[in-house]
Amino acid sequence: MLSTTPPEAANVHVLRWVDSVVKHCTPDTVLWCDGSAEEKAEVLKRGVADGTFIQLNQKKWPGCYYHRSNSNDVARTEHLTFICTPSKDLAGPTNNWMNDQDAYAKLRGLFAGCMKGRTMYVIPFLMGVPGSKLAKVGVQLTDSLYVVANMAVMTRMGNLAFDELKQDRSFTRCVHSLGDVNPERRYICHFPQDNTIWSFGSGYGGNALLGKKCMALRIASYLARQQDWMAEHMLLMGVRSPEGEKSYLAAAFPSACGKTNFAMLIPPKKYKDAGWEVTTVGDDIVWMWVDEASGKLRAINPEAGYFGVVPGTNSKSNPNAMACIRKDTIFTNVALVPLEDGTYDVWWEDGDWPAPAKAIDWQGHEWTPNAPGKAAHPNSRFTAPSTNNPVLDPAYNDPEGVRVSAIVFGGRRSRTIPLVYQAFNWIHGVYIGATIGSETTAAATGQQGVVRRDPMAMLPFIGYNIRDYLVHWFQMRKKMVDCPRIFMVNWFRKNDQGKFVWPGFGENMRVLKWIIDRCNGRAYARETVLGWMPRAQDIDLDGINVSPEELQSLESVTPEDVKAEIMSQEELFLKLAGDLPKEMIFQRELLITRL
Ligand code: GTP
Ligand code: SPV
Ligand code: MN
Repeated sequence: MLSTTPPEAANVHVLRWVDSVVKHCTPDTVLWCDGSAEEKAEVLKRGVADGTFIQLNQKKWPGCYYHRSNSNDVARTEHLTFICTPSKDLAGPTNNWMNDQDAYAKLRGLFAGCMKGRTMYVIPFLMGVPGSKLAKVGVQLTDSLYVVANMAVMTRMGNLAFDELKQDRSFTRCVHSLGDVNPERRYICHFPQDNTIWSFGSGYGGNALLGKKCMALRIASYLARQQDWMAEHMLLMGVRSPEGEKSYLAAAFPSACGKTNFAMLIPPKKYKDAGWEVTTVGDDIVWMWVDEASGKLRAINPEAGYFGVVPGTNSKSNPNAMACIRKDTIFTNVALVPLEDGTYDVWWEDGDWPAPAKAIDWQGHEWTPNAPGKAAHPNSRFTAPSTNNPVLDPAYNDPEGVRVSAIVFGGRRSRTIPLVYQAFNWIHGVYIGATIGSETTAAATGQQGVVRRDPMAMLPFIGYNIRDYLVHWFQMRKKMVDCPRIFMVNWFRKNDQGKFVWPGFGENMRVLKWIIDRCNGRAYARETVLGWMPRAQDIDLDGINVSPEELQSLESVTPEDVKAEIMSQEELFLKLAGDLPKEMIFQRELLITRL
């Protein structure tokens, strides 16, 4: 239960730090969260009372609530996100940088007295499986009930974090205030050297749920580099083949490019009948390390829930996600539908239900099907507990993690990039990941649909200099006895009529099968300029509306395409000029010589 007194398990370092932030932010009340089910009910009740949440029709949506964020605050704001270090070189050419002392000074001003008249919640949480060697404790202080309710789903929240921390002082210090939710005064600041995050002026997703992108990627990637492990923007899935062998695959796709959907893939009937089974370990973040005994890469999912894109989620595209959101889910910025009995339903574009005659859109305005705008924001999200997932992998809770057999990179590309190909080796695979291009989406504010380079889908999430990050990736190979195979996929190639050629979603099983078979020495591939590619007959097309010619077109790349791609990578190479790991230069040269 929410308590005005700290639990016994909170150590002196936590108490002292909380005390200092309380003195600075001057909340009227301080409440400690213990992570219990009763507490969650209490938080939601308070949220309904103060307008943060609207309870949904409990018959259709048991335990589910609705939240509408400020309409200026609906996606991560990368231009307001900073890595704060003594020198700019530590943040590198791809991050926004502020001198750490300047940032502290600026934010101290904003945070001073900012919680007057409000309640500060103290949220202890664990990222990672309890008992795992990579599990990390964080404590978030926030004046947002929405954040409390979401952290309860997304992290292992509560006193277990203090039990894990014991007397240690190494926890991530996360300070968050909604402030006045003004983009002019919005800062998401990371101090990797102090294991500290200060976030002001946003209540949305990756800006405010500080365990997620801020801690489990930006701070964690910085720690990982020093401690020889990896923190990546990846899903993690298990694949059981008809022979009964189980493989795990980690995949990095940029924001809103299909991680959640791929992680929850349901094999088409024919594959299910044959004995293929896909299970989810995680859908957004993976922490990986090399197991000393075997020399192989192992991984855990540090999160406890899914913060997933809602529009487009339906029983056909992602039945498992539909199962995940059936209960105990928070819906943010979808459309709200008032029902006759005074309760509320939710609605979104490309879901299961026809458009309601009337709804309230994500901005709080009345909406009808003829209205020009969308009812649900394209980046509207669900927050659902992992344990709702009908295909949750048993290893989700295993502190030893799972062995990674394949790493898959992907992006959203209407042209050029083939459906699937395999890297020649690790170094080549790292080059492929480092040069991912993807058309930008609604997950971050800014221009949409333009190709930008998004190395390892981590461009907005690397907490230090990208040069050192790429070197770290190359170096990891030397620590492994046997390394995962690396692949590139693209579900988003379009034909001349602007339509997706590949059906995607569950049908991605056909590509997944080729990948798994390649990892286990079963599938054929031909050598091409880009890497190892399946021939048309190596991908099963039986039962889908894709002809062998269309598959061939999906896999075709002309030398002109490759040249144009190399030229458009120049933007990244120039940014890194002088700092490029030599492997990057050599790999590019090798690619050019293959033309
Ligand atoms: P983040 O949570 O932002 O990291 O996104 P994500 O990578 O988990 O993406 P997600 O699975 O939520 O998918 C984002 C969008 O891509 C949704 O609108 C999906 O409908 C669409 N999408 C996902 N998989 C496929 C696919 O195989 N084919 C096509 N055409 N669209 C897809
Ligand atoms: C992403 O943008 O990659 C997300 C959503 O997963 S957020 O938590 O807002 O970062
Ligand atoms: Mn993500």
